[in-house]
Amino acid sequence: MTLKIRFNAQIVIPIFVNMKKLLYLIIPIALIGCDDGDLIVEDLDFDGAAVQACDIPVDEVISDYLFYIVDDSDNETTSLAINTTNPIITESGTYGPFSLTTNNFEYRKLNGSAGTTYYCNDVPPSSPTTVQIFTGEAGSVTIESIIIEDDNDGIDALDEGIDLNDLSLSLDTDGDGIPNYKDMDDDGDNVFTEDELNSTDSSIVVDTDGDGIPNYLDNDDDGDGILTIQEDLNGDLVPANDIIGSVANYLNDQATTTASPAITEYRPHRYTNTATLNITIEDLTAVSNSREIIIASYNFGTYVRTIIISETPTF
Ligand SMILES: [Ca+2]
Ligand SMILES: [Ca+2]
Ligand SMILES: [Ca+2]
Ligand SMILES: [Ca+2]
Repeated sequence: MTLKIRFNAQIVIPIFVNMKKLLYLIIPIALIGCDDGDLIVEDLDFDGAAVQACDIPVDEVISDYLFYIVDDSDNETTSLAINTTNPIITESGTYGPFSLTTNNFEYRKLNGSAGTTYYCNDVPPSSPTTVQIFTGEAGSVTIESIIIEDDNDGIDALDEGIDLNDLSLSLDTDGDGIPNYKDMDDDGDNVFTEDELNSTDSSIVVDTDGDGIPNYLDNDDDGDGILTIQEDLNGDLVPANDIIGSVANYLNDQATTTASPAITEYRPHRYTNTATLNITIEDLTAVSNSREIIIASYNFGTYVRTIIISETPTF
């Protein structure tokens, strides 16, 4: 038979049970509100609390992940340990199913708040103590990963020639190997894109030499025949601070001195990398002693990690 239990207004979780399992389900529900120290678990719903993870190195591939949620308002936690060599944190895709027979799901009810140091320790903390543990006995974990990289340079990625079907085909104006949507210096002139836009309204095109190419995509901004990157006379990779008169030489077509020796380096670049992992468990069976909860589709939660990638393109 199929039983539907409504845990809250948003979620209806169908539970497939035989009569024996139905009996187990009724016991915990019947005990809600009892003050006998026994089971007080209503459901495993964390109402969208943030999923956290133990240390995931930026530039190292790991195979053991521990995701967890701490809800101190109810003194409860859940955790999910996944062992996989799939690139779940570095490449967009749908990963799994990972079986709970070889990976580990737990729900814990504690006798106090877990705080911020409950997980990710070599030695488990002595307090708070566990009132009850539900352990995942069966289920299939699916991780849907969405990785988004962006230079946050003031131009929307959709206006930077991003190819959403194949990122490797995205526009790369300066040919430095970093496509425009994550290149903070799109024209490779060592003046960052955000510094080549109108400072108060990025929708106002700045085109100093009037050649129809906005400055952030123009590697000779003043059209004097000397590349902007080579108008960096002091060689510090910042053309903006080489000034004769009132404007920088790279914006002054009357200033035509070329750096000597020639500039042969790009400035260091950086962009953000945000990984969003939506984690669900199908056909979750969680067991605590003789009690069992079966959930057809369990939303574990969403883990989000943002890191900054530093990269200096080859000149
Ligand atoms: Ca580029
Ligand atoms: Ca860019
Ligand atoms: Ca430029
Ligand atoms: Ca100039």
